[in-house]
Amino acid sequence: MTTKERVFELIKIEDGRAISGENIAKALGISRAAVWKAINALRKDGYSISAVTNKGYSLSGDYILKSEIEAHLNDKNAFSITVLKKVDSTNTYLKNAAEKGEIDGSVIIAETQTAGKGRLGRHFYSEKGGLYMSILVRPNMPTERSLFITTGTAVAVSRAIEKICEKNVGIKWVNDIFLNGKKVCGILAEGASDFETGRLQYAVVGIGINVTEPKGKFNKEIADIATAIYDKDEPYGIKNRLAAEILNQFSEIMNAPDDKTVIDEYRARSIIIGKEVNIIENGELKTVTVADIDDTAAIILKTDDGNIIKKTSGEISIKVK
Ligand code: BT5
Repeated sequence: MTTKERVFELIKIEDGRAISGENIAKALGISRAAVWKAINALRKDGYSISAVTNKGYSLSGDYILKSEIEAHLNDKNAFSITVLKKVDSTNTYLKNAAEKGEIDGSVIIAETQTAGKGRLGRHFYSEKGGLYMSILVRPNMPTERSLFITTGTAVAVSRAIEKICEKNVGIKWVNDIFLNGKKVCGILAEGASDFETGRLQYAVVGIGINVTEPKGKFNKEIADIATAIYDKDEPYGIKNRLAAEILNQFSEIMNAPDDKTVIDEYRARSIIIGKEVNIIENGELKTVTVADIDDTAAIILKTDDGNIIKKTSGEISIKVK
């Protein structure tokens, strides 16, 4: 371990409480100047370490650490995790790796993304304060079942936010998680299928969660529609616990004996069933009522003139009113 890593370990053990430079120096048998240098290097790496006179150094809650995520995993062998400070897009990164043969269960987590992707070429704002992760899976499933990966992930993320952050969230068909009427998380599943067998070769499922509001507030394009789990000062180490719980729940769902229980939970967590919403189809805006979501995750809508229509996620977008 380098001096920097040893200093970090000591500060981390304090669980958010302060430890003096003198005590760090004594514990590690190094000079105060070496402690100071290590702290600066850690700050350069992006860790937020505050220094309070007469108290010492303390780590604020917003760091992501592979070892801490692993410590909260139910099955440590199920995932191989890489944490990056910054990346263009965790999905793009992992898709490239998948094409080169990367194995099932690889996970990329980043603190920020410079080119976070939403569906249909849309941008996903990925400032510091969020949790941006992608999971590579190689499930042996027919391509037409692949939407199950998005719906299953939405259920997994909802369960994890509720369990770890104790906030009630709901699912907005098809890939958004909402908190208090605003979007707190988006999911993007991408993949490749084998034309000859009609089976999925791999899927990369990306999850972007606004854990704390960005320091400079949300970009004005999303200011009215986005929210974060915490306004400011998230609990210490929460992103690590949340990431681990998402992976735990994801495993459970992917290994579930049937899709029915998952889609039933997806429906139960829906915030739009029975509600009037606006839909955008081929650029045209219409108001309809959501009657149901069927077992294939298609949406059943009731139009103004009483007609019942069924749509898939590729055909329409929904705006909550
Ligand atoms: C999504 O698309 O919401 C999928 C987002 C997936 C992001 C993750 S992060 C890790 C992984 N790596 C990636 O590059 N992507 C995945 P969609 O349903 O198309 O929604 C995009 C729309 O959400 C935008 O057009 C904005 O209106 C809104 N939006 C953008 N950034 C947001 C944010 N941080 N919070 C809430 N809403 C946002």
